[in-house]
Amino acid sequence: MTPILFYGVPSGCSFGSIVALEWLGLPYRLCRIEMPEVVSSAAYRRINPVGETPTLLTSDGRTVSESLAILNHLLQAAQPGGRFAPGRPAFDHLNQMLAFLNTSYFGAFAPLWYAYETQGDAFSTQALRAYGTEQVAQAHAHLNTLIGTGPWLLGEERSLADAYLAGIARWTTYHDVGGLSPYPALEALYQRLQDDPAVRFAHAVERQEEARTTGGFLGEVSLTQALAELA
Ligand SMILES: N[C@@H](CCC(=O)N[C@@H](CS)C(=O)NCC(=O)O)C(=O)O
Repeated sequence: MTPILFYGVPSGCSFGSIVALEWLGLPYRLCRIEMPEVVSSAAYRRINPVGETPTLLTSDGRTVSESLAILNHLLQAAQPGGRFAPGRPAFDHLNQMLAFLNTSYFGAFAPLWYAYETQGDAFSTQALRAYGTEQVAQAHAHLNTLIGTGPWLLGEERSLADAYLAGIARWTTYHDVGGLSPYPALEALYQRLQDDPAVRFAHAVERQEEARTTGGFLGEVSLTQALAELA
């Protein structure tokens, strides 16, 4: 079967998995999951019991959740024995970067999401926003150092870490926590990613605008259709 990526809107971290699928050229379909309503439903929990996106329904009918696991699954499926094969230095470098993005960077936004999604009093909201803003600034400074002369996160070659970064870094604008200008290497990378056809495609998919694939996108399926295939 053709794999299905369950992606979350609005502004889910699944964005990076869409970009990765496009870059790798694998055939795939998409299933749109509204957050928080559908993602927490009993129907979707059959796909991911944790009630989160992304999840990948693989070509052999298994579900794989967690961005790191999905990105590694896709990479090994598309390029078995390639530069990023397990055991190679590039594999460790990629996973180190993905882990930083998936823990330190992703986690830095947690207080901002909490403040955004809950109706706290003004004092709590201000405290959460101040903490989140500081955490995000620290993560941006670290990323700017890690990029070095880049131009990509891992150096001269683009990797799936850049795909994942594209989905998380846009939250800076979403939460209005200052621009990326104090971090020139990061800002340049972010801007380069905005011009990428796969990133443009992922934005268009999320906004339900006309989306032109440069990869192997084969269309959207509903959750009902996807569940029928799972069965
Ligand atoms: N560790 C997970 C985190 C997944 C996650 O937190 N997904 C969010 C969207 S970015 C979600 O589905 N949230 C459910 C909700 O907002 O109700 C991963 O890296 O895939």
